[in-house]
Amino acid sequence: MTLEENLKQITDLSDRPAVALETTVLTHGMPYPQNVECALACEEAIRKAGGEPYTIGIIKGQIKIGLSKEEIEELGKNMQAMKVSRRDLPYVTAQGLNGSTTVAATMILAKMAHIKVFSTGGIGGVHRGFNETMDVSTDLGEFAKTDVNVICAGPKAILDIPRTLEYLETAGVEVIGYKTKKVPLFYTSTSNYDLDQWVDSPEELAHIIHNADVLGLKQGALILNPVPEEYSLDASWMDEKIKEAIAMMEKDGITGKRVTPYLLDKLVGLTGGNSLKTNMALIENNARVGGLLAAALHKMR
Ligand code: PSU
Ligand code: MN
Repeated sequence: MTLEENLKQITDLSDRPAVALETTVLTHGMPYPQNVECALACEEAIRKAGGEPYTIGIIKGQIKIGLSKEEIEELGKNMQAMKVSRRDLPYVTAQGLNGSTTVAATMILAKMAHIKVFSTGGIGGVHRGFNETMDVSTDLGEFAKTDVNVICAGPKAILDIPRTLEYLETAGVEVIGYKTKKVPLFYTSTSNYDLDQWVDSPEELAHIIHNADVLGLKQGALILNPVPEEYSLDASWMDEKIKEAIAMMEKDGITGKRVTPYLLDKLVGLTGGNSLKTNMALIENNARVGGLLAAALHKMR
């Protein structure tokens, strides 16, 4: 099938309560079998909340909006997939490869199916040591370009948080706290960073997204949903572990797209598996809120 034929097959989901899910977290963000377990739990959480899940990925060069359970298991088990961000889309489709999509690439593909809501765990951002490495994730620029609204648990503490927030402000990206006035830091449910925008319900989020559409802004909001309290890890303890992981990374000479997967992997070991438990809990919680939001948007139509 040519890419042109592939794109023609993509259904317009604008009249469905659709929620997109990414696949980089499946292949590069978590170990097997927890990754598959988590991906399927997310789909279930979305359905329970009144939404329809569509896990996005690329199988043998073909873009798929809504992977089957078997495809999710296959990708998660064999991990034979290239981590695909915006710049990799032409390559992976032309070469007929398997690709797992990052936040940026998933937004681009979700938009092709007119999906407005996308739930994930963590986004890429401005990395610590940015002055030296210039490591800024493509994810950050994507919010300003593509009108898909992303629910995450906040910028991960492996990032430079203040610079990530400044970047989002400069790019003109709405950052909205869901039931919080402070920026949650992924593994930790709160922080000292104040938010300018917050809401208490999916209906308020749906109204804001509707208004962005009416204004013709053609950009996505970043919705920050804190990890449930019982899974929140101590910020300063986590910070120590992150510093250790970054030191290992520098010693191993890891750069570019390998940075985030490397750090996530090392943290699982350094925290005795605690970071993985928290990661799974927050992803599922974001999927649930994604389902609620998609249902609220659907009702407004
Ligand atoms: N943060 C996580 N888990 C992940 C990722 C980020 O906690 O799996 C993935 C997402 O797919 C995100 C990508 O889009 O890493 C960012 O990679 P980079 O920093 O190379 O842009
Ligand atoms: Mn990077």
